[in-house]
Amino acid sequence: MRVLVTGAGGFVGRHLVDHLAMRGHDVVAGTRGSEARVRPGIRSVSLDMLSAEDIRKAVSLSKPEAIIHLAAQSNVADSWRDPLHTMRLNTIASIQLLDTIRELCPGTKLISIGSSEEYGATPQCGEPITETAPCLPQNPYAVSKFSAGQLLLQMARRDGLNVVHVRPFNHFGPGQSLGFVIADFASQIARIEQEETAPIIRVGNLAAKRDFTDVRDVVRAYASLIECEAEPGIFNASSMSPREVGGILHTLIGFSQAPISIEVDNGKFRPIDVPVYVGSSDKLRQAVGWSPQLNFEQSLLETLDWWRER
Ligand code: A2R
Ligand code: GDD
Repeated sequence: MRVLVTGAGGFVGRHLVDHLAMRGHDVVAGTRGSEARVRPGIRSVSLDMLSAEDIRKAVSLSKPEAIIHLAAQSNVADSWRDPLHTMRLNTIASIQLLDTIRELCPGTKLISIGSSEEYGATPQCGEPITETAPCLPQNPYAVSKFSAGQLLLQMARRDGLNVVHVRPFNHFGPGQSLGFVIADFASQIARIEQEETAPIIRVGNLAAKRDFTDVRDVVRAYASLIECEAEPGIFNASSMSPREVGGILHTLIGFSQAPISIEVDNGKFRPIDVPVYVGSSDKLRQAVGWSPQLNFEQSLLETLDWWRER
């Protein structure tokens, strides 16, 4: 299948392009000047999602049968610093993309990547959240993804377009940027081991519980949604196991011989932080036969090793 991936140079994008190419798809990488980060041999198109002209050109040049739309302002903490940019990129540009699909290639399937953050303070908080749970988003990023998902699905129903909106729960793995919890912890441990910094790791809210999946399992879920005839609608992608952030920190520190102490940094706390997210991915599992395959502790170790090698 010919697949356009937006945000192809990002953390998930690079893993997704590798996986789609390995599955034999004809991948076109939409990038904003980060094509060097995508594996060699992959065709790329220049794509700034804030430019309607760029979106139009990228879609008409690549003629995709499916688009997996990853490009976003993906950081919750940054969304508090710039809510306007977060809404423009995550919400408005997604509408622009679907408008372009309607005009140029209405048969193209759009996989829109949302977030578990959309659920926010849902009454199902603390139990595996299903796709039908009410959403009460608690930060600008969450609002931007919820609005995008709702608008895309409404427009798709009105115009007979094919949209699947995925809500991935937290994901991690080799290649993730700083600013996400496991990357933040693993990078600090690697720097301490290399004696580049004092043996103190600075952390935020360790009491939060999140549902983590290795990015390589997450991209398999995205690929399976284009390969199988999944019905339009919303799908969670999750491990269904909540893990305390503090427990993850201790596991990572346990992989190291360095004597590391922990310092809580109030600057790393969020204005509002949902205490626990755990998702039900039964719908996805039944629709496409997906389930996470990788062992969590092994993935943590591989992530730490990736930082050690940098
Ligand atoms: O920074 P770049 O040049 O690699 O591009 C990033 C891209 N991006 C944009 N693409 C087109 N037009 C823009 N104006 C624009 N601004 C940013 O989005 C990058 O390739 C991608 C985001 O990558 P990451 O921040 O590494 O996010 P990640 O973890 O790959 O997340 C993928 C999706 C996002 O929709 C998240 O909200 C969701 O999964 O969790
Ligand atoms: N980033 C970070 N750094 N978070 C920390 C730290 C730290 O040093 N210490 C504790 N935390 C806590 C945060 O307060 C939050 O409760 C939890 O760890 C996870 O934070 P992030 O890794 O930043 O993830 P997120 O849940 O805010 O957002 C990520 O997951 C979403 C899916 O649920 C992002 O990848 C989003 O793009 C994605 O949609």
